[in-house]
Amino acid sequence: MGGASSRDQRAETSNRLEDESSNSTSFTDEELTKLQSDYDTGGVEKVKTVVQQKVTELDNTELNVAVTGQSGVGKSSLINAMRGLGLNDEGAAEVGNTETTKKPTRYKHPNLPNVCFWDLPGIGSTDLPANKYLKEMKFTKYDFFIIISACRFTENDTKLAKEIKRLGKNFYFVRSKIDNDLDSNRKGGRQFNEEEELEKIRNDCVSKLQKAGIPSPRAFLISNFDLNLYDFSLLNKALEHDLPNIKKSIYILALPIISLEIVEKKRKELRKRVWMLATLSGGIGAVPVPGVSLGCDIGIVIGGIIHFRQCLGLNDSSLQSLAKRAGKPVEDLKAVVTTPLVGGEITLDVINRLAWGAAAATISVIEITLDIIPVIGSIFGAGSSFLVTYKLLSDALDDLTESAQKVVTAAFGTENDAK
Ligand SMILES: Nc1nc2c(ncn2[C@@H]2O[C@H](COP(=O)(O)OP(=O)(O)OP(=O)(O)O)[C@@H](O)[C@H]2O)c(=O)[nH]1
Ligand SMILES: [Mg+2]
Repeated sequence: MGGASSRDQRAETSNRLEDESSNSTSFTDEELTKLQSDYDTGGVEKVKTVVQQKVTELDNTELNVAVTGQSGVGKSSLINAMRGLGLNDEGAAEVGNTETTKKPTRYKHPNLPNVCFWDLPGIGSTDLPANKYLKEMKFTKYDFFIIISACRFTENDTKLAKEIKRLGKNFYFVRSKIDNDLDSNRKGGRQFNEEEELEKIRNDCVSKLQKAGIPSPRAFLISNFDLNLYDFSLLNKALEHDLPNIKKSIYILALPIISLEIVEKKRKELRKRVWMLATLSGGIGAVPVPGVSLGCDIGIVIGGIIHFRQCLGLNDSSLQSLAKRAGKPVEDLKAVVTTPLVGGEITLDVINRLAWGAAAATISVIEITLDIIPVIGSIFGAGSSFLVTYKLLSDALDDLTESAQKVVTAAFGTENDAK
């Protein structure tokens, strides 16, 4: 773990400044204005109530993703890959299973229990028309649909897409097994340009979907064996654009840790929680942290750190799954972790190792946030526990992010960095 001075340097990099000014909070502008007036009329306690509601909303909102497509196209494989699971991991969907169930099957995210992937039998295997199929599959509960095909999108797929749209939901066409397409090109000994070949497959999917009457279709090319390649990152961008605020945050936090790009998205998302938890800390029930002369609510700090660790895939089972998917011994990944916040319980002792930096916290970290969220200035003025919690959680998030970056690099090498 870096010392307090290296952390402070990190905290003050222009990178951070740029970042904070471009990212907002989990609140809309209107909600922030309301928060300010809540403070003016009801003080910190009123603000705390609103912030607590937001944190509860973030923790309890469900995200339900429906994955459908004909038998054998890779539904189970995609559901596993999106949850960061390998074939033999606990909770993994069975792959290559020829027995098709006629009912939606639920697969929970290993670290975020409110995120569920639903494996829906392909419409063709049910003999139902699109509208009846969706009713049967309880379409209202899904936030969006992924329709997978391993070669051509069928008439059933396009009918389904139109019906999904008519019912006011979004769908995304995924063309899986792209690695197979490229391999067969290679095997033929033909000289080919990979990018051009991919563009050809993309255009082919799009023109067929257009012909079938889907307005402005997009097709995302994916290999379930390696989501870092091809269009998984574009699919995420499309989803982040389309999903409403809270669901978008949850989607990002549920992404598998496979690239530095994803680690960075998660860091930005988790930073939004730091000031909220700091606001909730302090006041009645604040427990002084030994070694720190200021009080803060240690339960909030520990809970926050555990949440960061889970979302960044640094808990033990996530590291095991990642190692298996990357084909590396888990010890190799654990060896690059530099923070005591990984690999054991988060105790007072562990917090204390972070805490001496927090005691000496300078105003500078807070000033950065003040520009973005004016109400924070008032809360900060109201008590030092805000400052201690803010600094402890900021430092913890920096340390955990740094370790997650190292773990991803150790797992997949640096070739993914540019993606
Ligand atoms: N090359 C390659 N093979 C894949 C990919 N995705 C899945 N497969 C393979 O395709 C086969 C079927 O994958 P599944 O994930 O079980 O497909 P499914 O759609 O769940 O199949 P059903 O449950 O029978 O409907 C398995 O042998 C997978 O290993 C991929 O992206 N590339
Ligand atoms: Mg399956």
